[in-house]
Amino acid sequence: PVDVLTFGETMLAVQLPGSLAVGAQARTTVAGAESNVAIGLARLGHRAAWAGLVGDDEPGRLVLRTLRAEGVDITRAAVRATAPTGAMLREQRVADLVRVHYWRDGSAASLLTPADIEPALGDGARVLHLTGITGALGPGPLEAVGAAAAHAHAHGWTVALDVNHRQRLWTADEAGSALRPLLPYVTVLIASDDELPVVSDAFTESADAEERAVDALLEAGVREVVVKRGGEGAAFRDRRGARHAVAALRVPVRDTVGAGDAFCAGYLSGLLDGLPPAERLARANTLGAFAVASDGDWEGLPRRDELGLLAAAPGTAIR
Ligand code: ADP
Ligand code: KDG
Repeated sequence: PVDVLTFGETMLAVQLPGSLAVGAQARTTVAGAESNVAIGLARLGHRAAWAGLVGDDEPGRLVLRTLRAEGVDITRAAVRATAPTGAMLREQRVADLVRVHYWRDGSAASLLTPADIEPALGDGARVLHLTGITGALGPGPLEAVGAAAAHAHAHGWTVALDVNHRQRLWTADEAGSALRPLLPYVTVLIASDDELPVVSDAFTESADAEERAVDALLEAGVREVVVKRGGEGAAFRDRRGARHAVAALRVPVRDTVGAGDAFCAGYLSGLLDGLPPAERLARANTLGAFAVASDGDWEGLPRRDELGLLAAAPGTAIR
């Protein structure tokens, strides 16, 4: 069995350094929250499998080639000839503002059903990684997420759920109704502080809002809750009452998209290596920092021997 199994939608990603409407030059790559996590884990030497559907088309071939090249196990990925691979376009509209466009309605990934991931579940894994994005793709993918969570829980795997709310795909209410029933299966819930209200009612504008939201998640059955706080780092609480907060690394911000996925890969890597919670957070922050300090969702993520690289003084040339 692999260390981590994940599945979801990976798309052709067209990246523009400027505005589409004036014809900016494109770079083509692939993007998808779940495969970003798989690549981050594979770079650190973990065995990560991605099981998803792509179309029988050039974008689909780019997705599979990229994941294969990154050492992600795609033996359970499949090609669906009846629908296209999804696509997204990312415009760096002005220096600090990115605009994303999706072409994913009716994509191959949106046709995923529980039957498609059964073989991958049968192979086994130590950790199942799920994100809220997959459930937003349609009823079949949402059912697949539920079936996978139930299977993993029943077989004693660690189940990690990253809320990853995408308001372009569904409302917070829809996401909440879909994701809350999964909480009893979830070992590790990962969310940005602003995503907590999606999965927890206890969040209000009061001073201890986050505290109560996390209380509610732990009561709902989650074993540990990890809250991402952007440039401020991240916090951890578990059902046994442990709590930790670890500051983010100070790095120049190049491109924040993908930071959450990188963070998640770092956290799961620490979990697989048996690190205690504060060190898991530190590794998660390190991967998040690599993602924000480099262009692309996953291109700049570190290999294991590069984990200490960001400790170098700014402007260092390694020779
Ligand atoms: P998301 O990308 O899911 O919205 P965040 O913005 O909270 O998530 O970022 C995820 C993680 O990436 C943070 O917890 C932190 O580890 C890292 N990170 C984000 N922004 C910065 C930053 N400006 N400097 C350093 N690390 C960052
Ligand atoms: O987390 C980065 C993702 O936003 C990106 O890779 C594309 O999966 C994606 C999505 O649905 O936004």
